[in-house]
Amino acid sequence: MHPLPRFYIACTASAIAVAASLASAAQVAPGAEIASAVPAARALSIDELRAMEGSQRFDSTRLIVKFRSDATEADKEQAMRAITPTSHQRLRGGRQDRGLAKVTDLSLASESPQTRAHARAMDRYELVHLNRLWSVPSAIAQLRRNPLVEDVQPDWMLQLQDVAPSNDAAFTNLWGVQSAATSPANPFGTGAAELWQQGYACKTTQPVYVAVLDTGVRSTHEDLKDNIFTNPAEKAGDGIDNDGNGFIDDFRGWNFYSHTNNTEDDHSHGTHVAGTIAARHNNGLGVAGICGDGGVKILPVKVCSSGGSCPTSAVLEALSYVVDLKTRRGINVVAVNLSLGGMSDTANNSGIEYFQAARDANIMVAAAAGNNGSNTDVKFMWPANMDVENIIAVGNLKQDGTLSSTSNFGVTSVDIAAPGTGIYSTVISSDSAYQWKNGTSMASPHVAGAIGLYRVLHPTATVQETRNALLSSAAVEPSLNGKVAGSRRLDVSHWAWGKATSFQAQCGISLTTRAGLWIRTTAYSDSTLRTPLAQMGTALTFYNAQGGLMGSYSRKTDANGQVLWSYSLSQFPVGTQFSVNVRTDDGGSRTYTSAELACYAGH
Ligand SMILES: [Ca+2]
Ligand SMILES: [Ca+2]
Ligand SMILES: [Ca+2]
Repeated sequence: MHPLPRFYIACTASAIAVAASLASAAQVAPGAEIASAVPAARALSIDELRAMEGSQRFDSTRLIVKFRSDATEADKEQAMRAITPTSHQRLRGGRQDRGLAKVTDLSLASESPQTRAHARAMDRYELVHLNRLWSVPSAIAQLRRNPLVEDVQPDWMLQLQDVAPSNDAAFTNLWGVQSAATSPANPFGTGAAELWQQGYACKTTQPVYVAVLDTGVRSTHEDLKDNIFTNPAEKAGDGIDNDGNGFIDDFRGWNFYSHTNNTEDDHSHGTHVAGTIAARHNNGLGVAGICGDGGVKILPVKVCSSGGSCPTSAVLEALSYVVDLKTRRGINVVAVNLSLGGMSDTANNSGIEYFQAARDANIMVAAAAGNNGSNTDVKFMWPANMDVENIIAVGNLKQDGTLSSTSNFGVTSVDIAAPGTGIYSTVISSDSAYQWKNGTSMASPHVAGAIGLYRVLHPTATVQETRNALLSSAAVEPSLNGKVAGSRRLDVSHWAWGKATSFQAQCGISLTTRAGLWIRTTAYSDSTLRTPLAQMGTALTFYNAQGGLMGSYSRKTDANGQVLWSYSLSQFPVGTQFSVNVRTDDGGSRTYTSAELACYAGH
């Protein structure tokens, strides 16, 4: 039993199921709990499609055709002749289809056979622009007769997954990053601010990128401008495709809705999402994203109209663009945020190859679970519920720790809940504008930001490791029983303690004054992962030269925001030699050098 969906996206609902191909889903998704939990897909009849014409549920001028793998280029041309479209092109990255010279592919040799297989799979999809004599249903009817056509569907319009903004004065700004240990506190926030409170800054010498496939991003916003992607291999405004990826002047991402390089936001949804991920932290302005210290940069990819409609074809093409940036252009995209989707009565795995290609490029996907208030173990939300390991379906958590009644739910289909109600972030009305929004659209970017944070901490983590970390570190909320897998809600508050080791270091300090004593560590918990030691430490104790216990620690933050370990002076008489033992989470051990563990006396 669940309440009638309040935000049921009728327009994309049962319709999208046309595209579903459960047979192929079962092949590509071992363990397919989701696929097995929903009824088999049913192709919509032509009459049903005709009944939807003019409803804005799909684009009336386009189709997406998927050919069988054994269809040749000649077969495809032959199939197309039956409907003589004005044009048709592969639904992939745009390299072949915008009148550009085919570029030399610089890195095919280094691609795995699997990556090439996904590229071939994507090449089976064609976006077909109909001539005016053919309606979408009649062209689908015609193409369904061709045995080499595996699937043909309208270009369904997906919807953003935000709901009406709330200006309830009781909302505490940024509860989504708080924890029980922050001030102000919210025990159901993600705890990112707890890391900041411990002195952790989410930054790295090699930023990671989170692609926001949305309405665009206001790149001049005061709290975003420092953390927006710019393509290092593309010169802006010269009319030349400098990096040879098929997109001229894609200096700041690409617009797959209107096929231009203008990724500025004309709606606000995408800018709000971007702020939750990476609004600038500690700049004295506005808000702060989950990773806002520069470690994560936003890659704006516009796939939606100013009215918030997002063609499936634009989403798929954008995914192939992002995968290409990662695999061939060296842009370290670690996550895609998709705060959009469409719900159907039956499973829909159309375009699953694009998500698999992202997975194999080590890119995670945070996706809105949807705002229909529905059980998606029964119904199906695209793309959140597709069974690919890199997709995390995110439900909308309220600040009282319960799931919003508008959020879709399901113990197999919703992976985790994250703050999604009363979320304050950047919007487009000016460069200093902020606003509250609600919805799984706002929950998803908390997860996308957390993925970015995790990959800053663990640059070499795989999709499976990232997924495991995200889900296994989640807090368990009894109120989410029966609604979210594992009753999980996002909790990053301990992440910077990850991979901690136990070690002993000889500081060898002799106190010569009673001015004070601080121990500052420049050591890292792991020589590869570079987690600052200051962020871990479950216990730190001092021993005298005879091994006697001298005391244990408290913390202090210095003027530069660095965490210092501080001690009561009375425990350390002048001339005392001592050693330090830090005991941390996982019971490992490593000896640190004195250079790594810098001990000094001072205020
Ligand atoms: Ca380019
Ligand atoms: Ca250029
Ligand atoms: Ca800020």
